[in-house]
Amino acid sequence: MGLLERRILEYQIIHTAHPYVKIPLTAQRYLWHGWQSWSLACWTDLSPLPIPCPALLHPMQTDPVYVRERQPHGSWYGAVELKDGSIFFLGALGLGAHVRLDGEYLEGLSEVGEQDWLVAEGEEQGIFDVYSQLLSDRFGSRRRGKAPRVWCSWYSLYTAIDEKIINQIVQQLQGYPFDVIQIDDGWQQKVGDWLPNAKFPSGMETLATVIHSQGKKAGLWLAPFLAVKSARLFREHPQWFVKDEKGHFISAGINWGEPLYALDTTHPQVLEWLRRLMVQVRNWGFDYVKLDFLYAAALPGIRYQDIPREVAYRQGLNVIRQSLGEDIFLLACGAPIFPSLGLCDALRVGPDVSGEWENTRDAVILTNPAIPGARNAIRTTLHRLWLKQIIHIDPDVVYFSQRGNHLTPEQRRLLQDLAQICQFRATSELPQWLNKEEAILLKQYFGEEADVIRSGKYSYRVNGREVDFTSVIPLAQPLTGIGGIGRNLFCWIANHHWALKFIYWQSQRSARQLRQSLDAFAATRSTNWDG
Ligand code: 9PG
Repeated sequence: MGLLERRILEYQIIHTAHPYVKIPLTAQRYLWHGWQSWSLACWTDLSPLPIPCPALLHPMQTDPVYVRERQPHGSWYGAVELKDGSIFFLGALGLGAHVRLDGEYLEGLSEVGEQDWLVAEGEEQGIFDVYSQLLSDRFGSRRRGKAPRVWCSWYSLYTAIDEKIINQIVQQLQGYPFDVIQIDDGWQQKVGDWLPNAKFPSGMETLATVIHSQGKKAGLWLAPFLAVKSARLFREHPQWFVKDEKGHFISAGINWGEPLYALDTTHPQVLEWLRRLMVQVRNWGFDYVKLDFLYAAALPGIRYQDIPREVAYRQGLNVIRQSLGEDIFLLACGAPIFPSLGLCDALRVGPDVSGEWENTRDAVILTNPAIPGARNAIRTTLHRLWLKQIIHIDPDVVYFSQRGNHLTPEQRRLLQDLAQICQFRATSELPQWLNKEEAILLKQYFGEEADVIRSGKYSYRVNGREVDFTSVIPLAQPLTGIGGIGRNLFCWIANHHWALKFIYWQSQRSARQLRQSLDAFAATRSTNWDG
């Protein structure tokens, strides 16, 4: 039987707080499904995956409640592949759910009490067709029209953005088929203090006007559920942040060289603050927002109102959606998947790409598939393609240039093809990095949509060309013996604040160097850069 022919599919919906269903045949593989955009989603064999390092980043990369679970497991749903190639599936139709493999059983756990679950057996695609329909009935679907084609500042400039260079790029992108020019991290005073910093002296409204004057929509990045420790927001309103049972602030991870704290979206003053923030972004003139690090509002902890954490998250996101209005395009990133459905227009469905395919330190030593890297991004995105039926899915950016990344032409091609399959195309390429041929290819790519047919579990025909992602999927083998001891030592070192601060300092230094080289490059060109 052909892979994509529908097998007879059996399914039922059960209502319980604790489903425990017998797997009918011997299980061979397990479908992990990570909690938020960056967390791993992948079919693996039945051996447990190593716990990713460093643990200090767990709140930022996985669901910290289940990260130490030893059996195969995942958020909201789980499935096993049976001997005959069919799938046995258990998946919640609501929030706060987790599934794990317990010997010959799939076990469901619910943080919200009794709820509906889909139990199904059959061919994978058929099951996800049913599941996505049931989810869209319950959460709603905002998949409307085509996803916009986005130019995003992050993957070329990182935090080295300022008004001058953005204005230059906006001019240079004239004639490029983008719908949105999106300003990423680097414009704000602090994460938590959402006013422009000294690099944007003319203000955000002016920036949005400049983008509009070139016929493009203006996009802006924010992380509204988070604050760094040094933010005024955190200092002035400590009572707005989620705590643990002992009264300590819960960690939302570490980034920007600082500890991160999570806003309590059940607190009425926080909801009011979120409302004002979104109205401000709207009044500045932005038409598109990339809201990032959203997981923070769904981390476990004590809140003002005693409601399940994913319900608390949805309350916050709901206020955001209402304050933005229906017409602003909302891309959710670093976002818990199910609680975001029906409220945002698009969802990042994998970790960040980055100009590197796979980093040995991250894949083999830290065994962390949530860290930025093209291979990590492709692997997880491929396992979440089914969500496309209910929401636009963002696989992150594609590259065309040989400059500014370490990818081979084949690797760049895989990213480009994946984005065509997702029907969500974005890039960060600087026009001045592209040679003539690359610029033509990029314009062609964004100018036309591809014809895509699925031809196998991990293969597609894209404009008649066979694209096979099978070799991308396997996870690195964990180190054993002396290598394993070395790994543990390295993980121990990496799990210190100063180690993460050092990595941050390095990234800041390379952003500064990048910026200097861009300025030097601009100075050698005859183009009027300030024009
Ligand atoms: C801006 C970036 C970009 C990017 C987002 C997000 O796990 N991590 O350590 C981790 C750090 C940063 C990150 C993702 C994961 O990137 O996905 O597109 O907007 O923030 O800071």
